[in-house]
Amino acid sequence: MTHTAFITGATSGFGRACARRFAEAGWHLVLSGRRGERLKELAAELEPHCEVLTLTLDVRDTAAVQAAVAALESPFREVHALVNNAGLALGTAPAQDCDLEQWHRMIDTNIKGLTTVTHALLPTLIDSGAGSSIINIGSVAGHWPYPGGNVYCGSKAFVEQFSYALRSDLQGTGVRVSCLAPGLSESEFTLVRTGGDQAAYDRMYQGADPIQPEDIADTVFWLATLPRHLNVNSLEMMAVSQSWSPFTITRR
Ligand code: NDP
Ligand code: 8X3
Repeated sequence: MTHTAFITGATSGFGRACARRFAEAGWHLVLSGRRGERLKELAAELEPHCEVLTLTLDVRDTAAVQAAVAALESPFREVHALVNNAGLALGTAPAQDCDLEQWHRMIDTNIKGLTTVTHALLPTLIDSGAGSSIINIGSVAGHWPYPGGNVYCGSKAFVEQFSYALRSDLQGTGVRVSCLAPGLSESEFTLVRTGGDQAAYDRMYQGADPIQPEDIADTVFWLATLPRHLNVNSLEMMAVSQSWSPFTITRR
């Protein structure tokens, strides 16, 4: 039987690499994101390997997400893996200097968007039965706070805890839930976060051998294809070059 993966944020970075990884294994794909042109280009690249449906969709648009999911037809209706990947960070300023609109955009995308897509697809994932997977992309930012992380860190902590709680509710359905929490990874994420600052992008990754989108895609695919009696609840991964700093102390 051919399986179907529904991937959000497939126009770039992790999502696009996941699409390529699942296509390589012959899975059918539902690929979503706001940049329809990029989705079309990716579909053209992957269609020799599998069937692809593209959905030009903003995960913040609840009605559009629900309508798109309700309109899915076979073989895209039987979803076996949901990769909840669409997300973003905006800004690196301390909380007291942040723009409230940017905070709300992160909450609307990383929390509300992810829950909207999950809610819409739960019935089909449950119908697909044992071995189906929800793979939520969290972040080390959801485990470890850092200066300038503020709402982004909070939004990814939500993803982690939501993943655990979802597992509890799905007990007995056979549907698996994993939260994958990567650290420093090279993608357009840093350009989005810095408002397109190429110099900041170069500084971030130079000499750091960051995680690559293909590393994430291999891990997501592994999670989705584990023997059906196994559930990885949470998986944090970092580049070897990244680890922790000591606590800082301000002295009188
Ligand atoms: P990219 O910026 O390369 O990709 C982000 C993807 O999310 C794009 O495809 C974008 O598509 C999509 N997206 C953003 N907002 C929306 C929206 N409102 N509706 C639909 N799609 C949206 O970044 P990454 O691939 O690195 O990030 C993917 C996920 O991984 C994110 O959740 C991010 O927080 C997380 N992450 C990233 C890390 C990193 O260091 N890069 C590390 C840990 C986690 P489009 O713009 O076309 O809508
Ligand atoms: C992205 C990783 O460390 O920039 O989620 O927050 S980090």
